[in-house]
Amino acid sequence: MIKKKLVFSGVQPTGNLHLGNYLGAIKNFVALQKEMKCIYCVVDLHAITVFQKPHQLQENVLETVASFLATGLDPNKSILFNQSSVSGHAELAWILNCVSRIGWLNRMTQFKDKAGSEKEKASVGLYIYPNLMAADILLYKATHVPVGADQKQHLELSRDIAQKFNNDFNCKNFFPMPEPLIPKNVSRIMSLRDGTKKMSKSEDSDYSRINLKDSADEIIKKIKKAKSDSEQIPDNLKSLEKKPEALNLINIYSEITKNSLDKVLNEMSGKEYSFLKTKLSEVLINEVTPIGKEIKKLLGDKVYLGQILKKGREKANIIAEENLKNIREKVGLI
Ligand code: AQP
Repeated sequence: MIKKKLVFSGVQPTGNLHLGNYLGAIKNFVALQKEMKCIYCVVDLHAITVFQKPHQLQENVLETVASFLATGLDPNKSILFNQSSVSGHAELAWILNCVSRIGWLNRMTQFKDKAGSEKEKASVGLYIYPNLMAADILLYKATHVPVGADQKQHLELSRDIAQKFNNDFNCKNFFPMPEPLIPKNVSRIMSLRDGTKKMSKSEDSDYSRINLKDSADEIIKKIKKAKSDSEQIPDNLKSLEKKPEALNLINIYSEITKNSLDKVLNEMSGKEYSFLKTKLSEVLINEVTPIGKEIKKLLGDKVYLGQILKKGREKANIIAEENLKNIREKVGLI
């Protein structure tokens, strides 16, 4: 049987999208819409696993759609919508809560990172977040999921859940095993302040990330302040591996200029990091500020953004309802 390829991925509306979201995931979303049918979702139900101010959440949903459009997602090619508007996500999540195992969830490192030492006070939603992510993907029987490296473990869990569902309900191949599409060099863009932590929307310091809406001045300031190294740029990757902040800057430069890491090191070796920082600011300004301008422009027409979501919801709901009908039948729900 030839599997029909279908891409699904989501982004949380938890604030400004940043360079990590863009290089690690969204750039890939845009490339994939040329090859396959794609469904991209603003995952607002995931966002509320950590408290969100209601009004701010609504604004963030619209801003995430605006960011999708500004980075090149085309609503005529891809389905763009917000998760809570298709109730099948929550329904399937409940069914999968009953398939997934507590032992599996206990291994999820993102819950441990996000809950930290306050585990007892974390929401139940944050704990079962990976089951909802499995539901997002399996609701559409997606075969490919473009994500950053931080989501690899959750995707493996989605595969385990799909496999167990197929076994439990004796329906081999009912859910396809979703495959992660993780970019090779930019799967984990690191914080500009601490090269051992990933760049993240929820990090307190805005200096830790480049936001897609940052102005040229902000980009220059942030890159200037970014941690690097007091020694000169080395000529080989091995020496860089012990300097995560410096490696992160070189890596971002290599990705944006589409030159290999070796080529970048050839060009830069022996120079001070200030040289790299000037060049990096230039290429980032060229890549990021047109996106930021477009996001701001799109946010000026919220009616249009609402229409995009509505159209996407209608299309997504047709696929979701069709699949849910079969899922309910398999489980024995009348
Ligand atoms: N630093 C990163 N490098 C590469 N990829 C990244 N992604 C996130 N951060 C990086 C990828 O972006 C997609 C959308 O992520 P998300 O916003 O849904 O959730 P997240 O991974 O939790 O992102 P943040 O920025 O860290 O948000 P908060 O702070 O709200 O938790 C995903 O594919 C993700 O892998």
